[in-house]
Amino acid sequence: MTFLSHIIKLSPVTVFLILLISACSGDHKEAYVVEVMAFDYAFNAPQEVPSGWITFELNNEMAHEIHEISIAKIPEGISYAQYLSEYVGAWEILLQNFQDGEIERSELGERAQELLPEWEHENSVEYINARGLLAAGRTASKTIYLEPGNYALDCWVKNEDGIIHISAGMTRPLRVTEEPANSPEPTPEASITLYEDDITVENWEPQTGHHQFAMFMDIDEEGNAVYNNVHLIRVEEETDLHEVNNWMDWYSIGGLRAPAPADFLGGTSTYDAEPGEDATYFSLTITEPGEYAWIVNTRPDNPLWKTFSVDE
Ligand SMILES: [Cu+2]
Repeated sequence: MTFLSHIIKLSPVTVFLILLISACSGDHKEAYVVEVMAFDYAFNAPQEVPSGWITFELNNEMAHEIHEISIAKIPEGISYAQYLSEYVGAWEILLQNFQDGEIERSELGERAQELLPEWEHENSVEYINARGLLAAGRTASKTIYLEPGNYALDCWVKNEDGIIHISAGMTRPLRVTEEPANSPEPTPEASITLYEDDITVENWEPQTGHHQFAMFMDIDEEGNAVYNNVHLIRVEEETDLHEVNNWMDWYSIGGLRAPAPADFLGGTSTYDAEPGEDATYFSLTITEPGEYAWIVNTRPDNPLWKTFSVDE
């Protein structure tokens, strides 16, 4: 303050008043953070949030299993109860038939069309963001832009019996109101870009602590994102990265089914970001030194990860 008052020739009292006024003027916007507590199997979360940039902090410290947050927008005119019974219910039957060997993986799409409700074909459930797989005992966040409307906050991970956590109780209705959150778009320095055959990380030093990232997606020849997701895992001696990649595929029989083959620290999977342009934001905490890997859920024949060390 002495330095500032010297430069612009103001008394320290005047400088103090200027600082006080600027602090109260509302220019300094803060993130709107919603804490989501995970249990096996339930979420504790608010049922209403304002619209705009909302940070969902998933706290998995009370749970004993891996969990995630998926956010889906329910079409207008469809209730949350209908979404659960008719939409999630259809996927539940489909998954059960698949796990029981009654249908092949290649038949999933066709069978889904038969099982999903009529309304889904005209005005479909819109996925906004998913995953951010998080091991028990950990906490991680995702910051997502939400328009007003009715949403569902779900966990699509499966338990040991192959039952979706949603069906066991990990689902909540979420109303996004017209009221603006007035929270800023995040501005992390660290960025991760997903390419067809590489994951690049810029402006980031691997170390213990809390880290915020902006994820970008490269586009293929048709203008689609090459990949839409990334996660951070610990790599231990017994970790098989091919196995982790296969496990991250929900559509495989053992996919996203407990127990997880690695310790997941968080990440994100976007469905609404513009490939090649928009950033998707997430943050996580590295609690100990060791070997780690950024890993993308890809086709089994084209796995993609990048390992690195976090020193003492
Ligand atoms: Cu779960």
